[in-house]
Amino acid sequence: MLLLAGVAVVALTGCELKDDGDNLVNGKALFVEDCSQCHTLARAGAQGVVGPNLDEAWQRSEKDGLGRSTYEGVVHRQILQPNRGAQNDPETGKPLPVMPANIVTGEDAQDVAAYVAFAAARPGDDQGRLADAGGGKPEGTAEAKGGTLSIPVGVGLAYKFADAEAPAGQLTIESVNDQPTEHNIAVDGGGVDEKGDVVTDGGTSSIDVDLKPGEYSFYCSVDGHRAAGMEGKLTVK
Ligand code: HEC
Ligand SMILES: [Cu+2]
Repeated sequence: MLLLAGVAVVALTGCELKDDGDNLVNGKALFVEDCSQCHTLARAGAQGVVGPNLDEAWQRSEKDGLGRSTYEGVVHRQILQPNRGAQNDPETGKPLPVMPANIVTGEDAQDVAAYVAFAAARPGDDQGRLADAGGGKPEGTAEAKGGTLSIPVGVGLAYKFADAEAPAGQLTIESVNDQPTEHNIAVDGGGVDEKGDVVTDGGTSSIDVDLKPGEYSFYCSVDGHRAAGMEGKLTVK
């Protein structure tokens, strides 16, 4: 418990983090990469909706009298042994999504659990090196070159670019997805509504469109991803 408190204080002041004990920077980076597509955790910029919102999950535990260090153990156990028995949605009868076991293991699993326990429903933003961990925020504008507009998938539920620009006319829009999580590229606006194939593990989703000047949206049409932030503005001139 002392160790966790110590690391948290160090992280808050932005000084060098030690590699022995819980490494929050590593934990956050792994959370963004491996957990954010399914869970919401505000400090990690995670907005996934497949599993429970972890800020709220912690608040419920806190009401039940749990401390953050106990919660760290709960999260760690959940990573190693999720509720495997698939349950059915009482309304639709369809199986609810399950969390795969051992997405991260060993010290990585400890680091992720430590970060979740540190960050859940904690007011304010991460500071110092912790603020930069995980990256993930889309930045800048993708520009079409030679009739192709490339908007790769980034980290978590995000493309690498926030916006895109292309000249009017025939355009191929491509999105390489290096994640094991399913994504695609889709465009709508101005009467256009096109969706590329859903791909994983280095696959490329692609669509061919003929666009008039105007404003469009590019987005991922996989359930919940657009709402979670996989969306940007495409300006055609
Ligand atoms: C494919 C989607 C998916 C991924 C990826 C995923 N989870 Fe989950 N998670 C779920 C679902 C669904 C549940 C609820 C059912 C269950 O407990 O298995 C859940 C439950 C949890 C809970 C329990 C929340 C509560 O209600 O108390 C925690 C904590 C958690 N996940 C943490 C993580 C962490 C940390 C990672 C990354 C290592 C992760 N999850 C990755 C889907 C996911
Ligand atoms: Cu997606």
